[in-house]
Amino acid sequence: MTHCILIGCPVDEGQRRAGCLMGPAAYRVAGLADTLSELGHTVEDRGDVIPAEGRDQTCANPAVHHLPEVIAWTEALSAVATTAMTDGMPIFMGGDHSLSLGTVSGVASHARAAGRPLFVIWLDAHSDFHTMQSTTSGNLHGTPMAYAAGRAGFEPFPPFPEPVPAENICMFGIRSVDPAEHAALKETRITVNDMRVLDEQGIAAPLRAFLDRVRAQNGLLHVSLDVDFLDPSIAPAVGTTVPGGTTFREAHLVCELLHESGLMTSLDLVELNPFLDDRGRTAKLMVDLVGSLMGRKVFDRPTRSY
Ligand code: HAR
Ligand code: MN
Ligand code: MN
Ligand code: MN
Repeated sequence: MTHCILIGCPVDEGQRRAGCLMGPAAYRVAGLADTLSELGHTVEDRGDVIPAEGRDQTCANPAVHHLPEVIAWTEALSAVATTAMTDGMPIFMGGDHSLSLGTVSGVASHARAAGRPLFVIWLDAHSDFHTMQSTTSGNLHGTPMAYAAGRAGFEPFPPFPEPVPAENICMFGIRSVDPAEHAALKETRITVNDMRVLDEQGIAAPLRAFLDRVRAQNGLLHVSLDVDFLDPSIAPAVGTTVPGGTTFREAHLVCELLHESGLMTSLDLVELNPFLDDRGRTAKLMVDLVGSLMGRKVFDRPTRSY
């Protein structure tokens, strides 16, 4: 039994397609809290975070937009995340992926205080490895993984508390990487399981290999689930659809294995844009996946099978 803390993060400023701010409401309407309590967990909904007014901050790249607002979100969400980590398992209901600038930094502060290493699983079509200098779209939802990894080039942001070592970062579902991200990723030891890896090896083997390392080091594990990890045919409610994503069963299998590992300590649900949804089906699928992440299964497995 887990104490689940729902935190609404109606962030819309990290990209240009308005609507992600309705995400938290959609998760509530789709029954996220009931799904968790039916699985035997306690649930506390802390409502939506309200950021401070953005201060007048700029950076050298003229493409970057809504920088003051995104910095204000980062500060607010970081503080909320650190507090929630001591109380239970936070589930951050987004909101676009720029919210992870704040959630991962708050979780990293907690990990540092707890003296435990932090690991991150990034379930996404995109690597989100831009700095503020390298982004050409200027959309800051394309940057949070770089911030968490401690890349230089985030000067107007608060310094990342304790950068996540590259060896502790594992991406799955990747199929859209910009040239600057590609060049930067090649210089790191981040594990990038692109769709080709999943096609050839399946998703279970590379996931188990990573989870074994988290367990061996008694790590905290933050999972960041971007709607576009899923194939757009099953999850249309996202501004940045990329064909060739994970199937319904691949996604559930990831979630089931994560549950069986017992290792996940915090979760982002990002990029849901309910304005683009088809009668709530994407919101409902995301809630279903959280069900698998939190223990829903058809049969118990006889032995630890993660
Ligand atoms: N790499 C592209 C950019 O920076 C697209 C980023 C899209 N990111 C998300 N989140 N949708 O993963 O603009
Ligand atoms: Mn705006
Ligand atoms: Mn993303
Ligand atoms: Mn994405």
